[in-house]
Amino acid sequence: VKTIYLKDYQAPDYLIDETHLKFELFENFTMVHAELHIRRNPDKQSDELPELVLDGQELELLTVVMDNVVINSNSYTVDDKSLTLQPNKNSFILKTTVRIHPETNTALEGLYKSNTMFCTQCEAEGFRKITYYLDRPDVMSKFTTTIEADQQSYPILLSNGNQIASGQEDDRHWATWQDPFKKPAYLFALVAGDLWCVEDSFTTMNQRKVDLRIYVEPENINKVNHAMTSLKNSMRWDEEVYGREYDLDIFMIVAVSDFNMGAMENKGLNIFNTSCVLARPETATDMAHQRVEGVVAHEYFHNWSGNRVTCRDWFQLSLKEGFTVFRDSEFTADMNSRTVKRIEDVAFLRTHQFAEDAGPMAHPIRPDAYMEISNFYTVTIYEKGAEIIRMLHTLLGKEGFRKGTDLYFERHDGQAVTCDDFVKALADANAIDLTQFKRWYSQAGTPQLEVLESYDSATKQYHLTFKQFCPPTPNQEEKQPFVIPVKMGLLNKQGQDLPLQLVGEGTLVGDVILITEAEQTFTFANVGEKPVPSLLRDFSAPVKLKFAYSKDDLLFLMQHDNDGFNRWDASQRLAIEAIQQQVVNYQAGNPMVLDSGLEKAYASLLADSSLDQAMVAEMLSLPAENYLVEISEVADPDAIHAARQFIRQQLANNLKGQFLTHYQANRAVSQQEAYRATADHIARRSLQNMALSYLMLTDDPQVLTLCLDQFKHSDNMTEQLAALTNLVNSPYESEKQQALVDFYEQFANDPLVIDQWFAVQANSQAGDSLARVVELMKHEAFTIKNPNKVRSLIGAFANNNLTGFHQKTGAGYQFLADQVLALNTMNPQIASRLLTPLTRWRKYDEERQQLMKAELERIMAADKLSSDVYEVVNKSLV
Ligand code: B3K
Ligand code: ZN
Repeated sequence: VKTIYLKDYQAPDYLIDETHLKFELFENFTMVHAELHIRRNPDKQSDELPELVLDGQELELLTVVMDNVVINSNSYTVDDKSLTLQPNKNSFILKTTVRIHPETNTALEGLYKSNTMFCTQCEAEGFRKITYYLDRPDVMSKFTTTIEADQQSYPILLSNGNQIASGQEDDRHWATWQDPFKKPAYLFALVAGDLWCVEDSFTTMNQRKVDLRIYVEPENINKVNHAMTSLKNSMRWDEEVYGREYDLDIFMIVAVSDFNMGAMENKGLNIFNTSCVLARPETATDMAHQRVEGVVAHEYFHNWSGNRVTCRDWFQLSLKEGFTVFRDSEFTADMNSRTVKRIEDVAFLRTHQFAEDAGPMAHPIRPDAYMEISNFYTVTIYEKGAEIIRMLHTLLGKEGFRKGTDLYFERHDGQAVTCDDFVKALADANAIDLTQFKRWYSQAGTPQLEVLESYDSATKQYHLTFKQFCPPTPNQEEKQPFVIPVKMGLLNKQGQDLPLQLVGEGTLVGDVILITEAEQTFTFANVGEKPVPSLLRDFSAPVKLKFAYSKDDLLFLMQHDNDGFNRWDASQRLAIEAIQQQVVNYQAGNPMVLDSGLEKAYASLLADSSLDQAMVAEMLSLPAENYLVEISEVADPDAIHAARQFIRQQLANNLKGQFLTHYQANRAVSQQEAYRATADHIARRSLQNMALSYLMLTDDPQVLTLCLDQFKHSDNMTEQLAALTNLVNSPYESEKQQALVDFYEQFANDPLVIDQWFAVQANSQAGDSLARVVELMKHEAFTIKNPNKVRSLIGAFANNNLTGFHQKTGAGYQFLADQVLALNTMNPQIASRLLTPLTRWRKYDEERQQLMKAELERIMAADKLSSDVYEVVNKSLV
């Protein structure tokens, strides 16, 4: 397997101005006829005509014709990755015909079948499995696509752009689509199937009417309203916030059951995993509704950030992904609760991205090298990438940022560009120097920011000293200091923000100070009393902040900080401290105790009716086990689970009355009001379910009755699934078994709900969870060929069932390695994703390390490893 380096980037020797494709779809094979209008790249002059090397994989080449002359096979070379020809003119038309097999394509990349429909996934390098092509994002072409198929089985034929012709011959019919915008091949899409659609329309800011269509398999037709509303909201928002108008007359979404990730932004024809489109109250949780809204927005926003302006090469992936994640998170914040969205995003980043940044796969948001690009669709490229854009937004301010993005879109419309081009547009529009800031693009690792305070009551000066340090990451021993914007406040005894008056060195803009050096002291004047600092408000930079807060400080910030994010963060710090102390007690064999400060804090949160319900629910959630693993020096899964569980149990016992009051009040409203997926309703249900999960720990038969009632008599999946989850993790064995049976029967025809049913069991805290997962893999509803099933059973177990996966026998590791090997040839992308928990072996004790490493070595020794799996295992073992 070869490593590809950013430093080796070369512009293409040839360009493809027009691409004409014809697909003949049959049950046992598909013919692809391509006509490519090729010319030499004028920017790459040389005396001799270079060879033309087209990418192609798993294609059966039948004919090659250049300018109407048949080329015989002596005049070209074909290997398993390419077709090489020697052109004799600067511009020519190349026609090829290949035969491919979508019907046996289990990798779900290129053209494949999902249930009975044909669909495509081309990003990053799937187009080369459809036809010979210059499959790279800096080759942009105008596509015309004809699809021909059996009329009865495939009444709907779709591709990018507008339909310009169609016809019928005997039992076959055809349609021709043309996309007026030049695009790279990774944005190509084709769909053929027996689909129904919901239609709506959107009138753009320039009064153009756009036809909106969401296509699904017939049984799902009643589950697309939420996605349609989300789409229209996204279109409006992008006009209002970024001035971006949609550019075609039609925008289509197609939902498919078999999909390697969430969705894909193909020009004018987005293809979605059903899990990211379908949602209705009875079958999709609040979380699922929010995911649909977020992913619909994300893919729609790509029309500008990704499609109109695309990436020059795949090292620039975060150019479109980081920016688009930032855009969709701001959209969600505007549509729902801004603070809750920020809390969720930061919790996700800290748990998953910080772990990646500290492990063997750590890479900068613009990597310098990769073996398999599919492995780089990571939380670093996406979520950390979005944090980098957020910092630029903070530095430039709302207006400055908009000036920057306006210039970016205007300057680069129709081009394939780099992260440097993006930053330059922002810098130029604001006449500011972002040179040092750009280190965030090239340096991996999570910086630590240590802060020390000192207060001088005589001079009324308050000093904060910041020290930044970024640990080494693969191939990067030393790091240069980052630009770290720290949004902050200084709170007086009453909990009010004191005015910030900086004296001496340093930059303060509004309430943001800029850390630019390895060590730096800021002095604030006229500080009448020793304040409590609120640092990194709104999580203004993706760093690990260390400050020696006392418990009292944290309690104080929890109650008074005017930054909602930091109020939550204070509650988390308090809970982490309490749990970590019990981890130590557990390991030493000492009795565990509940910190009285934490209990008091929770009690006052529950008692204060003036608080935002959404915030209360967030603040009452203890940090997730995975996050507790991430922040451990050496993670002890059993101790972490036991300590966290102990604290939950104690809180439940001691605050039972308050939990019950909240539960009953909120459940009563749920019973009276029809379900709505709005922020206030979601907050209420999350508080209700949070209270229920504490109450179920009290072993009170009356609570069991409440839980069973919620399970049986809810009109929405959010309540029903929460009840099921509580039953599954309860000691009530017969009720648990009955609930699982009933739930399955109720939803056996709805694969997305059955995914939830698998996940709940995979995450079960019962001691036999691994055996249960193994058994469930034989269940009629399970198939390893469907990525959603793999994620909800195998993935959920390995990623979220801490004690089950990390059992000391190593059986969890062995199980996962077996599944990776089974998937390695079938679906390399999914196989490689599944490996993530094993790559984190350095986090654990010596014994577990050996067991995890042994499984990685067993995978390494297997035959025919895909480049996807090979890269991850190889890097993990270095
Ligand atoms: N751009 C796609 C991801 C493609 C992944 C290819 N392995 C979805 C998205 O980020 O919007
Ligand atoms: Zn994206």
